[in-house]
Amino acid sequence: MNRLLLTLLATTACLTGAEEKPPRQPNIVVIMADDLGYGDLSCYGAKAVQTPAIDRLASEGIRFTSGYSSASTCTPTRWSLFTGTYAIRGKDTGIAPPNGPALIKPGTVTLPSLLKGAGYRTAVIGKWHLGLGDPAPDWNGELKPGPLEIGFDHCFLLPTTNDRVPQVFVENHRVKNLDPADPLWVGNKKPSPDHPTGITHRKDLKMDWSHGHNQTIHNGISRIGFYTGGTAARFRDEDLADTFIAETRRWIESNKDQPFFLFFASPDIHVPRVVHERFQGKTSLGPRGDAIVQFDWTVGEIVKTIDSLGLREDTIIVLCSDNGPVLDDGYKDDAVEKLGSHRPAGPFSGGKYGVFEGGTRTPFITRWPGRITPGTSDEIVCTIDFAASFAALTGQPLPDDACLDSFNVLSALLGEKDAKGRDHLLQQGNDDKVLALREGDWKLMRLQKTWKPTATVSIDPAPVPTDVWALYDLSADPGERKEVTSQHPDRVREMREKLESILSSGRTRPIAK
Ligand code: NG6
Ligand code: CA
Repeated sequence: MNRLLLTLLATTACLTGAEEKPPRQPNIVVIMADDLGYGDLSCYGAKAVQTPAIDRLASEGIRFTSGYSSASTCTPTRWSLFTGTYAIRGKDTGIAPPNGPALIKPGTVTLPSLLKGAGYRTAVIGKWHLGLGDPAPDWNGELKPGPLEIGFDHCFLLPTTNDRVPQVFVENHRVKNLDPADPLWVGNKKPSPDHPTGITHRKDLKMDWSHGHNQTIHNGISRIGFYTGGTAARFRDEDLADTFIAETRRWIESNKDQPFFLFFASPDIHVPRVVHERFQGKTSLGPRGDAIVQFDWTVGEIVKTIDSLGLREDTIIVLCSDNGPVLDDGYKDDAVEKLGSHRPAGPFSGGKYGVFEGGTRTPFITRWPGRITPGTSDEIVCTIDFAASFAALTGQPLPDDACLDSFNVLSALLGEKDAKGRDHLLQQGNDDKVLALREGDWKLMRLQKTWKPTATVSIDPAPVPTDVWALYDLSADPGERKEVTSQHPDRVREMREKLESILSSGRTRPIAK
C-alpha cells in the first residue's frame, strides 16, 4: 500500500471514530450562597454593594426573577436539592445541630447519584449541614455515612454552619489535619466548669453575640455548641473562602477531562460574617456587605477556573441561594445599623425562616455559553428541580419512587423558546408549620395560629396575617402587603385543597407513563 492510501484510510477511521463518539456531556456546577437575598446583588438592583463577577455571569446567561430555594432555611433546602423531594416529607429535616447524624440515607437516589450514574465525577465543596455519621459523627474516626455514601466521589466540607462547632474541615471520611494526640470532642454541655464561653469571656470576643452563639469560643468568636481539642485542624474564619477556592481549583483541574458535577456551597453570607482581611471594610454595609463582596470574588474565581481551562462552552453554571436574607442572625455585626436604604430581599417582604416571598425567592442565574441565550426569565424554577432537570439533561431515567417533587424545568433553565417552568410550588418556612403554595401569580399561605415572624428578619415587615389561610396576588402586590383572602373565596378553597393534597398524596412529580 502506498503512503497516500494509508493516510486516507487513517483519516477515514478517525472521521468515523469522531462521528460515533457522543458529544461531551456538559459539566454541571451549582454554586449555592448562604442567606443571600434577592436584593443583595447589583444585577438584582443593589446599589450599596457591587457584585461585578456575578453581574457578568448574569449578563452571559439568564437571570431569573422567580427562582426559589425550596425552604427558607439551610438544611431543608439542601435536603430537597439532593433528594428532589420536599423536606416536609422527610424525618428531622430541620436545621441540623453540630452532632447531627447523616440525614440522607445511603441508597437514596440523589442528584449526585444520578449524575454519577451518567458517568460524572462528583464533588461537594463547602458547607454541608446535612449531618454526618450514624447515629452521630465520630469526629476522631471515620465520618460516614456522609456525602460519599449518597453519590459524591469527593467532599471537602464545613460540616454544619460556621456559627456551629467545630471549625474544622472534613475531607472525605476524616477531619483534615487532625492530630490523634489531640482528639476532637464536640458536645452540647459545657465540658468543664472553667471552659471559656461567650458568656464568661464576653468582653474578650472579637465579634459579640446578640442571641444564642455564646458557647465555645474559637478565633475570638463564640459559637453554638461546645468543643475541645483538634487544635491543629481548626481553621480561621477569615480563610474559609480562600481554602474552598484552592480546593475547587485543585479538584476541577484534576477532573477536567471527563464530565463533572460540582456542588460548591459557599458559607457566605451566613453568620459569623468574618471575611478575609482584604475584604473587610469594603462596603458601607459592614460585615454583611463585605461578605457579599467576598462571595462575588468566590464566584469570579470559580468562573475563571472553568473558563481558563477551556471549559466555558462545556459547562453549565447555576448560581442560587439556600434561603433568603437575615440581618441580625445572632451576632452584633451592624447588619441592621448599617443597612441604610439597601433592601436585602429586594421588593419582597420577609426573609430567612419565613414564607413571605423574601424567604425563598432568591438570586438564580444560569450560564452556558453557546447553549443559553442571555436574557432574563420570569419562569418559576426551584433548587428542588435540579435533580429531575439534570437527570433529563444527562439522559438518566428517574425511578418512580425517587425525587418525588422534582420537576424537569430544563427548558426554562436553558431559556429555550416556549420554555416551561413550574405551574406551582410549595414554599416551606423554617419548619413544616409555615407553608405556602404559589400557583401562577397567586400565593396562599398556611400559617399556624401560634406563628410569629422572627423579629430579626423584619425588613420592612408586611402585616402578619391574622388567620391561618392568607391569599395574595403577587402580580399586583409582590410585597404581600395586602391580603385578598376574603375577595376570592373560591380560589382560596381550590388552592387550599391543592396544598392539602400535596401534603397527603406524598408526591407531586407525576409517575412517568
Ligand atoms: C439558628 C441560629 C442562626 C443560624 C440558623 C441556621 C440561633 C439563635 N440562631 O438556630 O444563627 O445558625 O440556625 O441557619 O442560634 S441556616 O442558614 O444554616 O439554616
Ligand atoms: Ca442559609
